[in-house]
Amino acid sequence: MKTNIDHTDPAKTMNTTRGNGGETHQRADDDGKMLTTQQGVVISDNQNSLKAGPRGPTLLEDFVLREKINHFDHERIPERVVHARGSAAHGYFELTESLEEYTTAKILTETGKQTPLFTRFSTVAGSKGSKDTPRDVRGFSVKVYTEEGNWDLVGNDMPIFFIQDAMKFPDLVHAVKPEPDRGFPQAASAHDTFWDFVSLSPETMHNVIWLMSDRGLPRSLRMIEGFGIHSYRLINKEGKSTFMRFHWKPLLGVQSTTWDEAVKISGADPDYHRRDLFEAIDNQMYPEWEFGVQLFTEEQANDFPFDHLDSTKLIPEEMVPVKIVGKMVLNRNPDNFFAETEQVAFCLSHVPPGIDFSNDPLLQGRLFSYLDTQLKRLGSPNFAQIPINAPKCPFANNQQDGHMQMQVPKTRVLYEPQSLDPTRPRESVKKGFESFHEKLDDGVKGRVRAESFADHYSQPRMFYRSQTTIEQAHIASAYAFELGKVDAAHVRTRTLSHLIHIDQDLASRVAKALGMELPEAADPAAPVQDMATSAAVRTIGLTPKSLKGRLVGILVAEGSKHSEIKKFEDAAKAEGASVKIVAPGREVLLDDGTCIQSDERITGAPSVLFDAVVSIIMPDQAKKLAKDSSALDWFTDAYVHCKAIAYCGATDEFILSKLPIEKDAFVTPLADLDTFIENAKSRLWEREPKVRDLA
Ligand code: HDD
Repeated sequence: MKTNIDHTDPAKTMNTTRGNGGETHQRADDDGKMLTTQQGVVISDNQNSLKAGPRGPTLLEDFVLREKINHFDHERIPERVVHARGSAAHGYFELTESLEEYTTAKILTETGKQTPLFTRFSTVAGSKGSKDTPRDVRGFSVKVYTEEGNWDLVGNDMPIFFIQDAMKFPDLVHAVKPEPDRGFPQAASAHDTFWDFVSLSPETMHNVIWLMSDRGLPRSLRMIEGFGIHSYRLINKEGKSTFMRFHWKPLLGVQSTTWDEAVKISGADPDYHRRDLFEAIDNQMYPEWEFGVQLFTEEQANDFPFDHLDSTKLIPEEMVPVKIVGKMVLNRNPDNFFAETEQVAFCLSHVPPGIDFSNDPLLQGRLFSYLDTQLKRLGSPNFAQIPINAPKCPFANNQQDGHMQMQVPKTRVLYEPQSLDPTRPRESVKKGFESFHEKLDDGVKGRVRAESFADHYSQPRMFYRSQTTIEQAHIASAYAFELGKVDAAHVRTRTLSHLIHIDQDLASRVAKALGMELPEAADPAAPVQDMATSAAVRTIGLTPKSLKGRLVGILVAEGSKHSEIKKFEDAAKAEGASVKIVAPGREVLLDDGTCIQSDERITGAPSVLFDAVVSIIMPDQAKKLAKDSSALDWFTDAYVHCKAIAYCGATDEFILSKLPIEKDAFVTPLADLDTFIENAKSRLWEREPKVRDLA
């Protein structure tokens, strides 16, 4: 029997043909075409292979089958060696204030113009299929298609890095990735090899304390900051250089989850961040970041109490303020995950004229690594021709051939100098990229580390002392958790010997939680300084008092009051929140006879997925839910994660009263709608010590 799709019905016709040229080529629209092979031969039957008789055997001659399977077999490309798991979106950059005084780069001098860009966020340690919410640094890469060539801003959500010299990068990555003999743990730093490396490399202390802080557990990719980390150079018309560190500041503020929440989210929705970004853009709630720069001269840099060429040092915003000069808006989801998010290739070396590099040894090593890795990952020096990577300005050169060459140069002349073809591209002294004419000291060649890089504790100390009490407790608890997973006692001890320099109290809290004695402090290579604290490095307090970007979950069941549900839904939405209806099933009959579709079943939507929760249920349903662990966890978790809860009488009588939930200021009856809405904008952190034994 032959089963065939009806090709006369366009709704049932699946096609894979591609359009030609420009935007249509990039965003292939296959509607209404016929299914063909790669060579354009129309396929008559896409369900059955070619056989000698109905029961086989299958014939080798079947080129349709062979081509289909062959292409499928080659679908995977090597995942990124780090930052493998990512989520991305299209958007635009707009300059609001010109930096003409500092640079010739048009992207930083022409205000009011929208320049297209593509931004990819990522975790670092986990592989492509790993969860979204491990404790990890987040990558923040932006490819701006400027009219003077692509500018790739490849940063992280933390303003510093683990190491000072690119020479150590493979070691750092091998230490944090799954241990090579056993292949675990996946997407986790809580294991012996990571802490072994860390405790033997005190330069990691600063990034590690950021990782142990709430910054390691972002609530949403829309709520992370981005940092270029290194100092770059801006070069102006006169050839003068000014150092620049760039920043992305999210309009939704910086927000994080608790550790317990992150662990539970990873089970409930491993795609939590990817889904959140996709849904926000799909619902036209476009995430936005301000673009800011810290600008400083060589002379100013000489007065910093640290070396700005050292990537483990941030420049406190109180020392050099962040000047906001532009914005980024993400307003379009990728059409195809592989073609865009996976194939996008960022290289730090992609900068337009007017922007240049500093001598930061980590940056210098990165300038080599990114191009090299794209050649391996994408398999050809022609990766720049892939639509997501191609500049949107004219480009022309004499490079030729190579795997997957998409261009067909029509000339005899692919070399320079030449006198045969006057139409061929020429270099331009006036417009071309020119490196800063830096005067170099006569140095002595050697594998050395600058003395000015030797202080590894002052900035982590500043970071710890800048935190609120609850954030300090989170940091101490995170160290205790991670070191608690380390079996090698000497590694735990050695780590404690460094923490003493950061803060004695931190070290004591971690030691106590681990049941260990405090060891002797490690030998510091340089005196530890007491720097002024900085509010900008906190997490709590950097969130605007708003419901924008937040998600409220409303639990309903059969017979729930429709008018009450609507009241809460409208009030939350009016403040910019999204709302999801959670119920025992996907269809719910309400008190007024309306049957609504819920967004989620309660078993699939634990309260960790929401920022605040509401319960509107009738007594008979409350009695039923009181016997269901997913419903009990719904309330208990919302409570222990310090969230706002609005409850009805039946919820109180049959559920809350049976649980260890205190009626504090954030647990309010339905009648206090306004209080709930205000509470939902933040968390009641004071509740946390009552529900968790923090270090
Ligand atoms: Fe890196 C990817 C960020 C140091 C080598 N890195 C990668 C990505 C981000 C960063 C966000 C993902 C890009 C994407 O979305 O495709 N890396 C950083 C930051 C660093 C840093 C902020 C320090 C300031 N990286 C660093 C060093 C080296 C690399 C020192 C090597 C010497 N990074 C790579 C890489 C990756 C990469 C191997 C893997 C995939 C890729 O490049 O495209 O080349």
